[in-house]
Amino acid sequence: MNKDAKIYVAGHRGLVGSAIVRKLKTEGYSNLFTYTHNKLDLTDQQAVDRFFETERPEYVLLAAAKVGGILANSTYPADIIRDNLLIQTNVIDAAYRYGVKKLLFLGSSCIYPKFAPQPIKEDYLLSSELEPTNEPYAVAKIAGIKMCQSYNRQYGANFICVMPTNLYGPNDNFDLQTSHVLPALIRKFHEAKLEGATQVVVWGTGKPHREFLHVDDLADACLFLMNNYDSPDIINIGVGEDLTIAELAHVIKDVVGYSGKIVFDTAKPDGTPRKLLDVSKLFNLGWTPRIGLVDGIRSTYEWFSKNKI
Ligand code: GFB
Repeated sequence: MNKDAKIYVAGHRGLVGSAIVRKLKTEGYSNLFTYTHNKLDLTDQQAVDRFFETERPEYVLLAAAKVGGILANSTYPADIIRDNLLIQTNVIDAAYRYGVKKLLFLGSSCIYPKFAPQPIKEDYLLSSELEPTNEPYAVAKIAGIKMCQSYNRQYGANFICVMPTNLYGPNDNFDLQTSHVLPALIRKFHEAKLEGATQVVVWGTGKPHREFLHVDDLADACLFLMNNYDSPDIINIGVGEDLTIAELAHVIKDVVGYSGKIVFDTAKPDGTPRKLLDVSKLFNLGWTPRIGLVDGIRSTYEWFSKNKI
């Protein structure tokens, strides 16, 4: 991408989109389009069409999505499958019809089977059944992948699909009902410290493993792939190592400086037991992450303290 190319980042207010915008600006990309939800509703096909017809972006990074943690996925499954299917269908189709040179579609590690062999290679997609707690989300994301690949095959488009592992960082959702585990635990330990609470409740058994990637590393990988990857095959983005939820809770407890107890609420679901991505394909292209988990949690906690409380 040239530095003056017209680039549209869909979902620029979210965790991923805001990190991509920060990265593009830092790297000197100056012709960025961002539209708030009020100005452009991506679930509205006509509005999306009008936007592409008028603005004619050359490149699209599709980071707009309806997302949430394990509880949000079971509370709002209809909203999640509907909004994601609408947003991605409208944007991908308009990108093709208005001649976008390249589009990047963001998937998720939850597209892979619940009991996929670990670490998870890109080839394991659709090899066995999905994790039920986020199946509607995963099915929507898989539809997005198949749509990009079909447009590449039938129309010669250049739409790439990246599969990030669990993400965290500034602009994450810290709401305890709808967030993912890492921001939820930052809030829980922080509030417990302020209130002098004797214990913090962590959902599930604490035994599932998760891999965490700082969103600034994700944005760096997305830009790298926009400039260096043109294959229709999906590609994983992660760090290549994971830890248990119990271990994560201890790291966050230390970063926040909370001295009480951790208890596990085993009435809450664990979700998939493990989803460690095989990142050899990406690493072999020459990209590696830079932000370690403890440093990343520390800076995210600083951001949370400044912005959310
Ligand atoms: O991050 P999370 O909500 O989603 O939960 P998934 C990860 C693990 O952390 C689960 C446990 O085992 C949760 O039970 N956990 C412990 C907590 N305490 C908490 C808490 O306070 N809040 C939350 N949210 N979890 C997501 C999918 O799956 O992965 C999304 O729901 C998306 O669709 C994302 O794909 C990448 O990692 O299980």
